[in-house]
Order: sequence, then structure tokens, then C-alpha cells
Amino acid sequence: MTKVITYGTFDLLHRGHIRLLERAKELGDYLIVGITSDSFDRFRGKINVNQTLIERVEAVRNLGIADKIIVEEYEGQKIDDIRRYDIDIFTVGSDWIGYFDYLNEYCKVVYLERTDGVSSTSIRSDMKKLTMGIVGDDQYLHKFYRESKYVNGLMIESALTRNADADAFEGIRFAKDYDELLDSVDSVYIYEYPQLHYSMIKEALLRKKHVLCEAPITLDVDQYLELCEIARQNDCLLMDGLRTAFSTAYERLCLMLKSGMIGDIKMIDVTCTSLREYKEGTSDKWNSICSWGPTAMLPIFQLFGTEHVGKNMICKLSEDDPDYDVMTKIDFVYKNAVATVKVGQGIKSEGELIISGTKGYAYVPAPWWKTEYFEIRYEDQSLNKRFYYQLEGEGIRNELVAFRDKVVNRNDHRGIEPDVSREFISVIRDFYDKKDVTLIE
Ligand code: C2G
Repeated sequence: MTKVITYGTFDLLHRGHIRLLERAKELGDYLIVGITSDSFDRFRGKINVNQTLIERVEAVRNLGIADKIIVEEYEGQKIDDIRRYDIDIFTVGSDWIGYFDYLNEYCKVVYLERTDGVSSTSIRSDMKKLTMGIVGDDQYLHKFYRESKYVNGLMIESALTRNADADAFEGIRFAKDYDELLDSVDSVYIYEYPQLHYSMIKEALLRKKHVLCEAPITLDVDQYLELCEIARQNDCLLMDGLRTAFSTAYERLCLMLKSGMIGDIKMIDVTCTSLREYKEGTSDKWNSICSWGPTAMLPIFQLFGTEHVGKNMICKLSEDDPDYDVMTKIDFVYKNAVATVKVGQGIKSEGELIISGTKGYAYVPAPWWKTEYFEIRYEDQSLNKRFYYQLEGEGIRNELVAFRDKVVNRNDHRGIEPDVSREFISVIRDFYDKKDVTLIE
């Protein structure tokens, strides 16, 4: 009996896949199909897969071509499988020609002509396309626009920014004003000064545009709650833009810790700094607590919740501006835990995240907010575990995939819970009101 094996994602199963599977079967008597797991696809950069693993397995199974279906979960698994199942022929489409020659050491490798004119990517792209306008800080918008090109079904069509470098935005038009930008798109990404967010978001929501806004969404809790109500009334999505929340390593870390991997979590220490010249008298109000506060507070509020029983903010302010904190340290006291945040644009420190529990602790090295790697460490160091999750584009792609999917499915769990968004704003508001604040020289 000649045993054949092939692998694929098989997302949105189409005639190209089916022809491949039919010809693979004809190469022998018994066909095994390896279907990639969601995490393996993400690991290898395929972030646009629409269907779950189960849906893809069912679709292939229903063809009745495969004699056995397995799941491909890790790099190098093909060698394991070829030996385990005593495979005679490995086959794959010609778009992979040469890539799997190394398998000739284990079995015969056959590349089958790829079917032209159809692909999962083109099917996805033909599906409803969400158009987006981007507004605000041109430096970051460059990166954001570049990353958006990896996301199927979402198209950035216009930009409104100050001194934009036109080349960096080739392919999209510049709006002459916010009104014109909103007219031409389904959604908007806002990375303006925090003081301007509320009015910009309100205008967009009233015009039934979905909004992705860089945290903090507003500087006042009542304004935030009002915007949430307007979003609900207009059936629009209002989402906190904070790419760390969509980094695979961060997501997996939180799940592991919530599963008790380090016992009860009792302490969290978070540091985020980046030396940034304060421009005297400008309205550049991305002070330290707005620039870094939401990111730094994210793990605290997502692991401990937002019901802290007290907090103390120790701030050093700019001599020129009482609303500009050069650095801020915040101690949050919970009923049974404590957390410390250190943020600053006028100081440099080690941007690490340390989460301490009754059985061990998690260590995320700097820059933890865009990390691909973390360790779970124990008293007995032989038990230490290390984890690595590739992160393409600092998490922006994942953030955009989540935004695109949440526009369609509001129950999609990914992202930042509304009470966490609200608590970011509440703490930042207290900073501006100098409530729970101790000032240092
Ligand atoms: N395919 C094809 N014609 C198309 C599209 C895909 O012949 N128009 C083939 C691919 O070459 C591949 C199989 O169908 O052999 C599955 O394609 P995908 O689902 O796109 O997955 P891919 O990542 O390309 O699969 O590790 C091997 C890879 O997983 C191969």
C-alpha cells in the first residue's frame, strides 16, 4: 500500500484545494491530510484564517478523499509524521516548490501543479471589505498603515495627518479635513492628542462609523460612557487601540496565569518608559500617564480586575506644565494583592513585567509590551518554563484582525474589556484632578 501525506490550512475550502487533494490521493492508495492548527498558522504568519481548525477539518473530512486527518501543530512535525505513519510520498502544491526538498531524505517529494485563479486570500478579499480612515500622529500612522496591508478584508483608504510623508502613504488619499475623511470610509483609526479624542469619536459614531482609538479613549469617564451609549444606539464598534492586548505572547501569558500556573497572583510590577523630549508649550499632551498608563495598567486590570481599594500616584511634573508628568509611579492596593506601575517619558528604566504568585512568578523582559518571550520561574529552577510566540508588527496586525472581526461579531472576546477601558480613564482623570496624587520635585 502506497501511503501519501499532504498538509495545508484549507481555509474556505475551494476548488484549488480539492483538486490538490484528489491528485494527492491518486499518487497512492492511502491519503493522510495534515491540517494546520490555529496557533501554528499564527506562528507562521497566517493571521487572516477565517475558519476555526474544527471547521476546516470538517470541510476536508466531508470531501471523503482523506483516509486520515491529523493536525499540524509545530515546525518540523512533517518529519515526525512521515516516520510515524511510514509515508511513501509527501506532496504539496507547486507554490511550495523546493521548500520541502529536505523531506527527500525520508520519502519521495512530489510537487503538484497549483490551480490558478483561486485562493483563500482572494476569497477573503472579495468578502465584505471594511474601509478605514486614519487620523493623527503621522509617525505611528506610517507603521499602522504598513501593518494594515497584511490584513485581508480591511482597506485603509484615506489619511488625515499633519506633516505626512506622502511616500509613506502611497496608495491612499489625503483628506482635506476630518469631515471629508469620515464621508469616505466605514471606520476610523484615531491616534490624536487625548484631549481631542472625545469630540472626534463622537462625530464618527454619530455618523455610524466604527472607531478604533488609541487608549485612552477619553480623559473623562462620563464622556466615555456617553460614547459607549452612542456606539450602541448607532450599532457601531468603539474599541480601545492598545496593541499589547493583541500580542500572542501577552494573551497566552494571561491565560496561563489565570489557570493558576504560578499559584495565587499577589504582586504585579510593570515599567514602561521612553525618553521623549517635552516640547515646551506645545499641545503635545501625550504625557507619560497617557502615553504609557493604559499599557502599564493593562495586565493589572486584566489579572486583578478594576476593583482596587486604593491607589497612590507619585508624580514628577514638568516645570512648564502641571498636566505633563515627567514620570509617575502608581501603587494599586487590592483586597488581597498589590500592583505597581512606573511610567515615564523623562526617565529611562528597564521596561519589564514581573508577576509574582504563591508558587512562582512570570518574568517578561523589556520591552515587555511587545514581547515574543516570557518565562515562568519557580523556586526549583529545574521547573522553569520558557515560552516564545512570534509577534509580527508589534501586535498591530492582530489588533486590526480583531477590530475587523469585532465589527461583524461584537461577541468576539478579543481585546480590552469595557470596564478596563473605563478604569484607564478613571485613573488618568484622577491624575489631571490631582486626586490620590503626591507630587515630588
Ligand atoms: N493549493 C492549490 N491551488 C490553489 C490553492 C492552494 O493547489 N489555488 C494547494 C496548496 O499548494 C497546498 C494546499 O492546496 O498544497 C493547501 O493550501 P493552503 O490551504 O493555502 O495551505 P498552505 O499553507 O499553502 O499549505 O506546510 C505546508 C503548507 O501548509 C501548505
